[in-house]
Amino acid sequence: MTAATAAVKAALKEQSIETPSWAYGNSGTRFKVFAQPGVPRTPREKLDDAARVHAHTGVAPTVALHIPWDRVDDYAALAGYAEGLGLRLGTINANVFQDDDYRLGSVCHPDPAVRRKALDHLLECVDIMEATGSADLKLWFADGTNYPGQDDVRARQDRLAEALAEVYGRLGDGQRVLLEYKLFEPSFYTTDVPDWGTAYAHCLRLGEKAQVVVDTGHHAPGTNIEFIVAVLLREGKLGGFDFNSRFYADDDLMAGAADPFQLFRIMYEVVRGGGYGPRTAFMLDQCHNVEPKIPAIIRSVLNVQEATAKALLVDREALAAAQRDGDVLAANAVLMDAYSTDVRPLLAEVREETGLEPDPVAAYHRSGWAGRIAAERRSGQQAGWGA
Ligand code: LRH
Ligand code: MN
Ligand code: MN
Repeated sequence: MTAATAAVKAALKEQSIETPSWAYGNSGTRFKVFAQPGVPRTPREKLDDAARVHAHTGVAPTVALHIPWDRVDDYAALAGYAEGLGLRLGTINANVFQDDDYRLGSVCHPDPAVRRKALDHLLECVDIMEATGSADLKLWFADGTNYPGQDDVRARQDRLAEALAEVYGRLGDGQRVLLEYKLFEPSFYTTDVPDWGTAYAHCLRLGEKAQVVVDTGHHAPGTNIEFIVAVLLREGKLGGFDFNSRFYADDDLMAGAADPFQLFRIMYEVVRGGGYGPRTAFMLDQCHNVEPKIPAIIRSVLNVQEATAKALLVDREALAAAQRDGDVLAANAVLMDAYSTDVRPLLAEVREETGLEPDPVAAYHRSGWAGRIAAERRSGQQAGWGA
């Protein structure tokens, strides 16, 4: 084994990909939610499933919560339960989009009483972080307008800034607020945080503990996401990712399914820009509407892992030399060589060296977990969006 391969393997063993609690529950489109057998009914059962993903992949030790979807009486006890499974609770995702009061927005709403209610929820999420030991609060706002003239676009920015400042003021040492942008949906004319520039501007004003989250499904088609990643990293403002893939809009399909090359290009900029490490939150944010959920999450983790392995394999010296020489084709060939490498044998070795089965999907199917949860989780209400 060369020194370069050993370094790549060591880096891969350090990887940490956070899975979202909501991916284990039922989900669908606005047309239909297809319930699946064995889907968790409680946050604890979601953690049980997440533990299977970590047991087979070895790189998914944390789980993101969404409040109130994962509301419990005792968050410290939930954190203890996670710990017993070899997991930790990760990012706390606030939810200020599923209440009748939020028809015209949450923290940007024209009515101060609604803004206060939304803000109180965000502050409650900071309290939850204390109990769970989570470092990051992720904020995504569905706020926006549908029609020109509906509200004062600038005033809405002021209201947003005010709310963010109050949340920021509550953060403790080692805690961050991660601001997520999204081009459109559910609002169709203006969105209050539509792009990385708006998110960046707010985070810059807030200070060091505020960073931007890049959800890979939240851009206009054709957007060069890796460029955004490079710029944010350069400015010290890349907080993390919500990985998923898309063909059209915010499809929330498995990461790396629609465009594995894009995922590689993103991970290359992460590695190149010094963003490969614990300060960048590598999260999945996806829904498995028609495919079995746990193997789909395992597959997504593997896709991120494969893109990372390829990014780590880029011969950076050869690339820099070709770039210095202005040799466009040679430079491109260096990147494509890494992308074209079949990294599956390397990853199988990494797993075997850490005591895991080489093929996590096959190992999951052999484990009998799917049959067990389908038999055991029969009564009660399955978890899903809004539950
Ligand atoms: C919004 C979003 C955001 C939410 C999640 C459920 O589209 O990406 O991250 O919290 O979906
Ligand atoms: Mn997201
Ligand atoms: Mn989304």
